Amino acid sequence: MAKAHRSGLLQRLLQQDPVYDYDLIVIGGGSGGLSCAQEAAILGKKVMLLDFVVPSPRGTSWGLGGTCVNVGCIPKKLMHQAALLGQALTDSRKFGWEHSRQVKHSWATMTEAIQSHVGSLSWGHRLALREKAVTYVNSYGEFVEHHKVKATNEKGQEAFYTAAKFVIATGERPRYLGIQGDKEYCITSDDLLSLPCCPGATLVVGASCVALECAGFLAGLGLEVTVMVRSVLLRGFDRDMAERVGASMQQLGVRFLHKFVPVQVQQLEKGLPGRLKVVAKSTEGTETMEGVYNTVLLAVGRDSCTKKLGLEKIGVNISEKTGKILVNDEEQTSVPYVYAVGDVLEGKPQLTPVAVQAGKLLARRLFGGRSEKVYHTLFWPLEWTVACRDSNTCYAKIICNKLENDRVVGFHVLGPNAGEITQGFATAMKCGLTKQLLDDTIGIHPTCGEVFTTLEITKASGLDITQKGC
Ligand code: NA7
Repeated sequence: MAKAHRSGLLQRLLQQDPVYDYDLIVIGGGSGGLSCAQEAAILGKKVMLLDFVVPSPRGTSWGLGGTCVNVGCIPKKLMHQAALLGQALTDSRKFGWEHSRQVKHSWATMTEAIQSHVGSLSWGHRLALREKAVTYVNSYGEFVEHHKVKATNEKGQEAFYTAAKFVIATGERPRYLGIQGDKEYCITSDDLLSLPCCPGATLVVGASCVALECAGFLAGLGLEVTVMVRSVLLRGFDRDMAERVGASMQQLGVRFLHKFVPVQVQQLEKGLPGRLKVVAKSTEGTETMEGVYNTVLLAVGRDSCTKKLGLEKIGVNISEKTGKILVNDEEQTSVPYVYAVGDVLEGKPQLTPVAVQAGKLLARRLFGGRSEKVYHTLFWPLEWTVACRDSNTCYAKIICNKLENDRVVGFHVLGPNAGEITQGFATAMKCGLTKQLLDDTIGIHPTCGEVFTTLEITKASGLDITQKGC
């Protein structure tokens, strides 16, 4: 309380209806941010989305849409497709295709085509925001005080905006090694997927999914690829599968250097792609090794983009270890009006499908009213009628999640055989029981359980549920 008073938050919370520029400002225009901003706008809120891509150390930048669209899933899969087509060409001879002309691959043609597709997706996101009347500003957002952000554009011009609520969806960016020559000469997945020239002989540093995906398609495109593995391939994945992935990549021609880490990268020759010398040391002893490559691709993990958001100014807590934002089950941060979605979150599932869904659900929770719908009724069991027992004691109630097609998420019954009734419906709930399925179920008459197949009155309606008795 004292902290909230000192920071001015308490005063703002106590203010009657403070006037803000927006109902919601979303910082970050990737999968999570876009879906949240659009859903909030659909729900009638005044929404602004701030998105700004800080260029990579190699100067690569891109448009709206975040990692997935611009430097992740989409271009990655298209490059993989390019590699598969090459494989299909080779296979085709076995299927009777005769082609005598020498087959070669043009990196420039591939990246141009892929970038053109990526550009159209990014543009599509811009149009979607416009259609839904979300104000999109291509500026870097940073909290300066409670409920207020500074937005800085490419030219360094600043503007200030206020909002009642904020959602942080700034994602992650590739990590560097912190060794001599890494930022100067190495690239990351941020650069690779739009690289203007063929990377040539490539050293991939790292052995997790990003590293192996890139190594796989580069080898498939016919390049000489070496992967430097610090410990094991695909740490955290099923060991048997990880080893099989490694063996099949070796068959593709990928070379693995196990238990080595780079310590220095030097430029031997400038150019596109140029030549680099990499000095590496063993993780198990004092042995060192050197290698010469045209390109060094770092895929050694990703860091959340939370450092320059001014979070400390308003008191949003982040994990000291990972820098990721700490939220509760409602995706609310330590500052009640600030929420976060996507890869920037600590301890939550990652990647686009999760972020898209989480963004949408968050907006609905914030602006769509309650998500549960309660149906209920009092009922009079047949066996109580002759005995003239009270007709308004027994009670049936279900709670449905409106956001999930009215899935039944709560089941309550007060009356005879409650345990027996609940046991059966519990299994149905495990199978995804919805209100519609209950309505479609033929009741077994006369039982107590049948009352759940005829529930019509919602608690919110306030309609009378009393039963006529003796
Ligand atoms: P991950 O999954 O964090 O993996 C990082 C990889 O890089 C892993 O193989 C690490 O080896 C290796 N690594 C980490 N630091 C070093 C250093 N200093 N030297 C050499 N190798 C190192 O990162 P990704 O980029 O593959 O994926 C990040 C997320 O993007 C992923 O979760 C998806 O959501 C998409 P280790 O096993 O630690 O020895």
